[in-house]
Amino acid sequence: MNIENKLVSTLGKSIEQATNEELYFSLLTITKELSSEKEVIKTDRKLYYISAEFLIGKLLSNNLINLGIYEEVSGLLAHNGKNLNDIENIEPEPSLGNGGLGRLASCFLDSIATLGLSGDGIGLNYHFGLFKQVFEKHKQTETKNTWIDTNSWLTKTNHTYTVNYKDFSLQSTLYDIDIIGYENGINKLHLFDVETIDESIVKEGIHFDKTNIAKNLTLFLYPDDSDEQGHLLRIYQQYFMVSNGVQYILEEAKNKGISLHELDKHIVIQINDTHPTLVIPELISRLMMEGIHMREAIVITSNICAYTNHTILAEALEKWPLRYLQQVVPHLVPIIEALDTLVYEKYHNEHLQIIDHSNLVHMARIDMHTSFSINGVAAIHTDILKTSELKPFYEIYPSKFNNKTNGITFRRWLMHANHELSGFITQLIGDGWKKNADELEKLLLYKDNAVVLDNLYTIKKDKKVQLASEIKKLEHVDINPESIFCIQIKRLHEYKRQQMNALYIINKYLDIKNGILPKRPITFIFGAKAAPAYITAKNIIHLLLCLQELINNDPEVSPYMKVIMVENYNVTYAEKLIPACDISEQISLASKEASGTGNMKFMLNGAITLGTNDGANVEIAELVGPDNIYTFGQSSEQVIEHYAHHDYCSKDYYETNPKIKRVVDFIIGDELAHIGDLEALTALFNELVNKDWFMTLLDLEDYIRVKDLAILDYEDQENWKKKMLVNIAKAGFFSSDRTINDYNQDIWKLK
Ligand code: 26Q
Repeated sequence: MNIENKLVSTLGKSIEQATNEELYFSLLTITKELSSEKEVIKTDRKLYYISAEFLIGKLLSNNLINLGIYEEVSGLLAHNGKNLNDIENIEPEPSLGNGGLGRLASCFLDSIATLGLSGDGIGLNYHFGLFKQVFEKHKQTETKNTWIDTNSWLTKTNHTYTVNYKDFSLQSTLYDIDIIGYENGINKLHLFDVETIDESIVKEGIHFDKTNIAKNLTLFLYPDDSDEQGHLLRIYQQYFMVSNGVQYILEEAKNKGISLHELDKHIVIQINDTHPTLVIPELISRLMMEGIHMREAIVITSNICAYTNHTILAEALEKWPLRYLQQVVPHLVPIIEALDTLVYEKYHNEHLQIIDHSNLVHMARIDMHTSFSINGVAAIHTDILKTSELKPFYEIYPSKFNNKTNGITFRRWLMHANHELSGFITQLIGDGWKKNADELEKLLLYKDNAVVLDNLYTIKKDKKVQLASEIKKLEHVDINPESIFCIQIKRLHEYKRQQMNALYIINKYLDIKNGILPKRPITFIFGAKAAPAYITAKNIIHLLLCLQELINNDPEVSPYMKVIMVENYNVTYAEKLIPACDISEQISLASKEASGTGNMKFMLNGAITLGTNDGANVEIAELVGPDNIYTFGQSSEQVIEHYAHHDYCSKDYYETNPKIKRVVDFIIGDELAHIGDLEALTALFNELVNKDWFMTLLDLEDYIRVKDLAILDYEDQENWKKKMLVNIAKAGFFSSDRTINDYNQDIWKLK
């Protein structure tokens, strides 16, 4: 098909005369048409990846790349005086995820289709997604993120199912999004919605009547975790997702003529953390409705389901009071109780019980007992699951446990986000790396090639200039592209320790005030959303925004350092920030970050990691070697010991170390009190001095030492460029194509 003709006929005018908005919607229509002509992928078995989150990001560019027509379209537009980047700006970004887990699910869908594996996503169609972050008076506020237009990537299907709750039923509508494999066929992302949804009940910010389930069910992703109504709504959402999912799966199986007794030969369901766990009792229940005996239904279900764990934070492991389930899905309760009884009869061990003494239902335990695979998402994470967090389960099910180190799709995170670097790599080693990421290692041949190294550096510089102009446009702050860019972008959580980075910044500020100047200016960039009810996280954002105000407006200091917390950090922002980064901040408390995937994206784009020995940082360090990464802080073993012995006391560090006291006191000092809310800052101060559950002060000195070293090393430009090259060359392991291949070999066995 001739794209130019198609575009002109869809537009009804010439490309030159069309607005960017008209061009966007025409390209959307054409892309959907082209993907609908692609073959739906078929393999021996089919995977269903069920997840409460799919953080898909904008789709136009990615789809054009995967269809193999990106160059043609961008050339055509340029020829007519248009710019594809400007057209992309029209596309709204859906926020159908919180962070890592949701973005991982989307990278996986890309790789599953690219590898020609038959695998669909199953999730929910949240109308306003997570939320849009707006800063007011140096604080986060939330508002709805509208993304669904009459013309969007969603395609309404004819599928509709009835979902039964205790006192009422809801009817679903199914919307599909095509997942286009890179130079391959398509799979589908199925997003279920409720017919009776009513967007107009959202009043101010993200507030709405939480009791009206028929109207509110799919308005927001995990709206509010602070009260019972919020918890119940989440269970209503989770059940809606899994019941529709199971009905869809069974309908598809029947249409293919599959006997339900043999369902496990034909399909596999990957459960993305515990949020879709009710899929297990729902599948058992529906198999029983088809006349299969409970015992057999449990066996079939166990052979179909596989569970991925993404966290070891106790508070994130879902435990629902049994009475909530009785209130929402009473028909599943006897099945959950039956599963619990089987465990009791076999083991007589309370740590293994699904329902504990307080009548809390441990969702992960349903998954572990009733699945054939349990995986962690990085080597160290899986080890911790086996040896500590899930030890009793590892003891009874050793062969179920396996590791699948996370990965990222290079189509989005290199080919799309960094055309310059992607093109340069192809110039050097050909384009085999696009389908076989290990080929990036060929770059090592150029480790001592000054011209190549200079080019790498120039590309980095270009991306920094582009980011600077973007930040000027969006945040109204001037940053210096000659400065060194330290970037920390991820959800705001105490264990990720943005507060430790803030303390480093305070230290640098005070040094500069005292005449100790850095050799080169430093730009500290943050992006993070805090859960609306997570007070300490919001206080950390407040601290960062106050520091931004203080430092950027101090003429004595701002020539040497700047702080920017970007507003509404999302996938689109990440695509601009990551290619421009020099130092990638991965500073979680060791043992707490299951994997991290931002760390991989930065590495792939030639940033050097400054990190703890946590999550996938450990594997990055092994791959690049100690010369090409900066590690600091206590090991996961040491941290786990501290928790076991309750022997970490932050106040001791605060009181005995004057360097630490100086920076922590600054939080409640006059400078910030003039700008911010002293009550919030004091709460944060108290949190750090009296609690500091994630041991910020324990690692602070080492962090300052190693970060100063990294910043100094940056001045040895020849060596720094080599570090960049080694990081890019060794990133191949973190392609989600590798991860998905591993899932397929060990768990799914789709072909
Ligand atoms: C649970 C119960 C109640 C309310 C909310 C939740 C909840 C919601 C979202 C718990 C966890 C999440 C999201 C977790 C997540 O994103 N985990 C990240 O997963 C990535 C992909 O594996 C890892 O790289 C990150 O290390 C991990 O933090």
